[in-house]
Amino acid sequence: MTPRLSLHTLFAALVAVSALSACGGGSSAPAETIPSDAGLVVKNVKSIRFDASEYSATAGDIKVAFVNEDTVRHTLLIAQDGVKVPNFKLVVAEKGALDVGNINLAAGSYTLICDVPGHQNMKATLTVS
Ligand SMILES: [Cu+2]
Repeated sequence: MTPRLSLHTLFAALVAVSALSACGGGSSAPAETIPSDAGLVVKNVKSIRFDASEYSATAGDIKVAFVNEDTVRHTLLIAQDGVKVPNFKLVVAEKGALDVGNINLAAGSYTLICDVPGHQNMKATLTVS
């Protein structure tokens, strides 16, 4: 009984320590981790907004960097004529988080969306040309 209990205690302590270190550096400087070849950078800013209402990108393969400078979780989806582009969703869970993904878009007008409940006002236009 006793050894089993201490193993559990040790495990709980390890989990607590790794959770602490994961949070440790999160509060500052996401900027330098944004890939320099990103073709589209979208930031979340206070409160529950994208950092612009209009973005632009070059048609073809686009590397998208999604940065969280807000304090709550956000997602990024891209839609055209109300239809979401399949297999593309970026998620940033907390302040300082960065998610990067690749998407291939033809020239046209798209809408950027965050699908977190209550965030339906997070919309922006993306013009691809
Ligand atoms: Cu959001």
